[in-house]
Amino acid sequence: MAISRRELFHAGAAALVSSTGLGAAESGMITISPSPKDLETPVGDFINVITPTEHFFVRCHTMTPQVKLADWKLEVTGLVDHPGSLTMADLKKLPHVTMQAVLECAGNGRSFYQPRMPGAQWKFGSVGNAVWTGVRLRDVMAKFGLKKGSTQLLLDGADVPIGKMQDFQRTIPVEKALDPDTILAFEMNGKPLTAEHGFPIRVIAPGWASDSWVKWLQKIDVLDHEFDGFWMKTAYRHPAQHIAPGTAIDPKDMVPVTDLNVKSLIATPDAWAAPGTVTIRGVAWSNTSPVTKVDVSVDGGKSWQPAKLGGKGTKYGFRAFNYVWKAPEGNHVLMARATNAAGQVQPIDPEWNPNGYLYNAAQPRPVTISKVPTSPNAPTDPTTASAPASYKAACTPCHDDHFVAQQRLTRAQWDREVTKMTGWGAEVKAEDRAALLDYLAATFKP
Ligand code: HEC
Ligand SMILES: Nc1nc2c(c(=O)[nH]1)N[C@H]1C(S)=C(S)[C@@H](COP(=O)(O)O)O[C@H]1N2
Ligand SMILES: [Mo]
Repeated sequence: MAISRRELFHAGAAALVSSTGLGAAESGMITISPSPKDLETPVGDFINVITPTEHFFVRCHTMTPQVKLADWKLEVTGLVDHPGSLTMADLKKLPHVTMQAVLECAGNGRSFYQPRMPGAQWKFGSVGNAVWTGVRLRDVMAKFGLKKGSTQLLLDGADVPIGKMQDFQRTIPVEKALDPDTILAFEMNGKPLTAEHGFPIRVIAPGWASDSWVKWLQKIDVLDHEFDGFWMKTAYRHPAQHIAPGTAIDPKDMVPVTDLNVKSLIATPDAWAAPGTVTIRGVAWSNTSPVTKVDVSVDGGKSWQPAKLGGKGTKYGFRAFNYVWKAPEGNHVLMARATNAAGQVQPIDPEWNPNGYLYNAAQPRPVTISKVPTSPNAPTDPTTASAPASYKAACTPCHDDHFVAQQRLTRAQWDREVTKMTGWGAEVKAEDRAALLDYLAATFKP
C-alpha cells in the first residue's frame, strides 16, 4: 500500500512502538529479525512433506499489517474494460482450486555464498510447502476484462513501508498471471491465512520464488510495462548470464528473479546420529518442472547413491526422499542433490550473483556418528556491546540488532548498506559516519 508524505511520519512512529517480542507461536523458529518479522524453519521440520503453518517461515519487508475483512476489498484498475472491486464473498463465488506448492524466498541460503552478501542471512529454512486454496487469478481478471496491450499486473498488498523505504509492489507478466496454476489463496493448510502469511488473500505463483507471492493483496493495477519501483528494478534481480564470484555486473545485464532452482534439503540426521542404520530423510523441490531424482552422498560428494522418492509427487510440492545408510562411527559429510524432469541438476558449486539469490548448491552437512550425542558448536554472532552511541541512535529505531549482527561484510559493503539505510530514513550525522563504519566493518566482518 502506498502512503502519502503526510502519512510517512505516522508510519515511522508506528514502527517505533511496534512490539519486538516473540509470541508462543514462534517458538522453535530461528529468528532472523523479530520485527520486521523474519523467521526461519529449523531443518528438522523438513521431515514433513507439508510444513505446519506454525513452523512455516515468515518473511516481511516491513511490519505485518492486521487486515480486517470488513474493511477489505480487492480493487482492480488500469488497462481493464471495467475497473472495480471484489469483496471476499464475490471472490469465493469463483471456482475453488486446492493445490500444494512450495514457497521459497529468493534469499534462502544467502548466508552460504562466498563472498558474503548483505541481506537477511537465511540458511536452509526460508522455504516451506503448504496446501493452498483459492481462486484462479485468470478467473478474477476475466471479470474485469484485460485490455489489448496489457503486459503486466502490478500487485500491491496492505503492508506500509517504514520511513522513506519504497512500498513493496511487484509486477508479474500477464502470461504468468493467466496460467491456470496461478491463484489468489485465502486458505493455507485448510485454515484461513494467518496475518503473517497474508490474510485475507495472497498470490500463489507456483514454481516461482516467493517475492512474486504478494501477501495481503488489495490492489491489482494492469500495466503495459514492468513496474519501475525499488522492489522490481533494484531488489530481486540477478544476472542473466553466469558470472565469476565477486564480479561487478552492469545493472542492465540483470533480470528479475522468476523460476526457482531445483533443490533438496536433508532434514535428518542433523549434526549427530548413533551408529547403525541411519535413515537420511529430507525433501526436494523444483520450479515448474518436477523433481525426478535425488542422489545422496555420505562421503562429501565423492560417490553418490540414488535415494528412494516418497509418494507420487505433485507438480509444485515437496517430494520426500530417504536413503538407508549403515553409518560407521566417525565424522562424515552428507549431501543431497536433486534432478528435475527438465534435466536440471543441483550444482556442487553455487552459481554466484551479487544479491545472493536462488542458492541451490548441494550443501555439505557434517554429521558425527557416535554413541554419545554431540551438540554442534554453532558460532555465535558478535554483539553490539562496544557500539558507539551513534549506532544506537541511527540504527535501532526501526529494527533491533539481529539484522546487523548476522552480516559479515567488508567496509565497502557496510558503506553501501549504511547508504541504503540513510536513504530509508536512518539519521547518521556526517561527523559520526566514519566512526560508525569503522565499528561495523571491524565487528561484523567477513
Ligand atoms: C527507517 C528505518 C530504519 C533505520 C533507521 C535503519 N534500518 Fe536497517 N532496515 C530497515 C528495514 C525495514 C529493514 C528490512 C528490509 C527488508 O526486509 O528487506 C532493514 C534491514 C537492515 C539490514 C539487513 C540487510 C538489508 O539490507 O535488508 C541491515 C544490515 C541493516 N538494516 C542495517 C542498518 C544499519 C547499520 C542502520 C543504521 C545506520 C539501520 N539499519 C537503520 C529499516 C531501517
Ligand atoms: N505484501 C508483501 N508481500 C510479500 C512480502 C512483503 O514483504 N510484503 N514478502 C515477500 C517475500 S520476499 C517472501 S519470501 C514471501 C514470504 O512469505 P511467508 O511470510 O508467507 O513465508 O512473501 C512475499 N510477499
Ligand atoms: Mo523473499
